[in-house]
Amino acid sequence: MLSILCDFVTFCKKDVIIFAMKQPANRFEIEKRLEKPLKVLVFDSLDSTNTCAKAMLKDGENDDFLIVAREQTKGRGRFERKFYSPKDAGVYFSLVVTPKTREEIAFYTPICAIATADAVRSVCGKNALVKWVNDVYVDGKKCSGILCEATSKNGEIDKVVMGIGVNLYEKNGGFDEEIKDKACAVADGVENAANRIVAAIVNEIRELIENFDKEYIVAKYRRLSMLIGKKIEVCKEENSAEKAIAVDIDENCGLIVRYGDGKEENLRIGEVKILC
Ligand code: BT5
Repeated sequence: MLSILCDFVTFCKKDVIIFAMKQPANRFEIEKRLEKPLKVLVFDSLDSTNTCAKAMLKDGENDDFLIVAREQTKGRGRFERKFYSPKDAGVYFSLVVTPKTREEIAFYTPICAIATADAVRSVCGKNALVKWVNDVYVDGKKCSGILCEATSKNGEIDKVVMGIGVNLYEKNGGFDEEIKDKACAVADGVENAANRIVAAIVNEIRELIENFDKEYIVAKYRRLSMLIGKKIEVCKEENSAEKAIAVDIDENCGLIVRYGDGKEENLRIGEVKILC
C-alpha cells in the first residue's frame, strides 16, 4: 500500500515538475512579471498575433496591448513567408506600441532584436546574437524572428505592431522540413520559459522606447550583431544575390557591406545570407 502511495506521489511530482518546466503562456504568469501595467491577452490558438492585433486596432482598440498565442495557424514572416508556430513549441506574440516620434520607428526592429537576444541570454543562458535585420540566432541557427508592422490613421503612423516568435522546444517529430537545418530551440530544461521570455522581452522593449537613446541602441545592436566580418550574400530581389563582406553597423542600424569591387553600401532593409 505504502509503495503504491509512494509511486503515486513520485508520479505526481514528476508531472508537476514537467508542468512547471514547460508551463504554457498564461496571462497571470506574464502580468505578474511586467514592470509596468499592460493589457495582456492570451489565446490557445490564433491565425497570427500580428493579424489579430491589427484587426483589434481597426475595430477601435486605442490602448497599447500585448497579445500572445500558444500556437499560430498562419504565422507570418516578412514578404508573407511562413513562420512555423506549433503549439507550445514556441511562444508567439505581438506588442502594440504608440510611437512618440517618427524617428524612433526606424529603430523598432533593432529594439525588438536586442530585447529578444537579451531575454534568450538571461532566461535560457544561451549566447544569442542578432542577424541583421530581424532574426535572433544561437549557435548559427535561428531561434526567433521579428515582424514589425505599422498602422496609420489620417495618413500618419499611429501604432506599431511588434510581432515576435521564439522557438522554445523542438516539437514532437522535430522541426518542419523547410527549417530543420536552420532553426533551433532555446528553452530545454528552462523553467517556465514562455512566460519569463515574453515578460523579459516586453519589459526591455518598453524601457528602450521610453528612454529612447539612439546611440545606446546602435551600440548595443552592433555589439550583438553576428554578421560583422562575415562573408555574406546580399539578396535585393528574388533570385538575385551578390557576394559581399559585412563591414559594420551604421548609425541607423543599417548594415554596411563591401562588394567584391570594393564598393560599399549601407543597407537599410533587405535580406542577407551568411556564407561562412
Ligand atoms: C521572420 O520573417 O522571421 C519574422 C517572423 C515573425 C513571427 C512573429 S510570431 C508573432 C507574430 N505573428 C506573426 O504572424 N508573425 C509574428 P523572415 O525573416 O521573413 O523569415 C521567415 C523565414 O524564416 C521562413 O521563410 C523560414 O525559412 C524561416 N522560419 C520559419 N519559421 C521558423 C521558425 N519557427 N524558426 C526558425 N526559422 C523559421
